[in-house]
Amino acid sequence: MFENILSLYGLDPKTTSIQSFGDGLINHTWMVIAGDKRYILQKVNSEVFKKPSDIDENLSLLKKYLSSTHPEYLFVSPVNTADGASLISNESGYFRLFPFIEGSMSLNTLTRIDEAYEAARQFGMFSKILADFDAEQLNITIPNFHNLILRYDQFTEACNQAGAERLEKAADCINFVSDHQNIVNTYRQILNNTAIPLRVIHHDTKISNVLFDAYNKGVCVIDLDTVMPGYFISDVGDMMRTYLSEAGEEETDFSKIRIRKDFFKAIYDGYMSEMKEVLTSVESEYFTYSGKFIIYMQAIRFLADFLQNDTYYGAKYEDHNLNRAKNQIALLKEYIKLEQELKMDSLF
Ligand code: ADP
Ligand code: GN1
Ligand code: MG
Repeated sequence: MFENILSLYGLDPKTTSIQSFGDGLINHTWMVIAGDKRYILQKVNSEVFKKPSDIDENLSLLKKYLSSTHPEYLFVSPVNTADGASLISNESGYFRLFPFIEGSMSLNTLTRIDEAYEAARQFGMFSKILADFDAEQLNITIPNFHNLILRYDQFTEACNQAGAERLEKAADCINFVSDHQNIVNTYRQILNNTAIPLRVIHHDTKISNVLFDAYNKGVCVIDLDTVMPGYFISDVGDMMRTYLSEAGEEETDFSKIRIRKDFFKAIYDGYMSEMKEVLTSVESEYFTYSGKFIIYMQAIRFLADFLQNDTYYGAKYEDHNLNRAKNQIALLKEYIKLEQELKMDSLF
């Protein structure tokens, strides 16, 4: 399979090595080493991204815009084949090749506050430099991706269709989700509030989607498939979901899930160092809500997937998605406990 792909890029399959890379749940990623050049090869998951060409068009639109407005910005876009294609397809699916950003590395867990600040600054910078770009020009690569109302409806549907055994195992989680529908109501207010604009939003701000240099400074953001029009709460919220607790979403000892308050402040300071002048005062009022919004939505998504027999995220062991949902609920409980204190931290 790889031979044909490599040839399209003028790479000699005999002298090129390919290894699986990264820990994403959706796409397949490989590191490609061809002499002294390194690349990242990716197969787009076309079950999730129904029209991979939509992603490709978005990347090329943003590349064009940024190369004229912010030529100094490192926007990681695909390499072209000898025929000038930035996305290729064959009987195995859709593929693209990125240049490996030399001297960079990504993190899977976050231990340092300055790295949380840097990551948040990078995501803030991304939305800031695109603040004057008309977000509605972008294709919607996953419809309703962060639409909490729809996610809640999908969860209800999953409950209605689930088998008895999974329903019983998930009963406590289902009750928790249903008892916290006020989080969906607040999202409804946001949708109806014209002071909260659609912006160019990354929608997957986990720490492994930021590249760092050897001095722990952020270099750029990557994994741009879900860049679409959205609300800032998506990006800030996913940082809170994935940076605040040292124990990540795969942890099954839920007692290890704790909120690091100083990391909240670092996310706030890093994001606001770029977005302070861009966010409206009404948006800023929802800064703390964004954590609840995304953690709750991720709990719902894992739980719905468990109830639907793990068709979206897959499962490496029995009850994997149920445990992921329990993990996110534990995180949300910790977050809600500290919410008022965190709110104070986002005022100064
Ligand atoms: P996934 O959808 O699997 O999360 P990513 O695009 O995030 O895919 O890539 C997975 C990992 O590969 C990243 O976390 C990062 O470590 C590395 N990576 C991806 N693109 C590049 C790049 N252009 N340069 C350097 N490393 C990269
Ligand atoms: C998926 O592809 P990856 O692993 O970066 C998912 C995110 C979830 C995340 C949970 C397209 O992201 O929305 O937050 O898993 N991406 C998609 O780990 O569904
Ligand atoms: Mg990624």
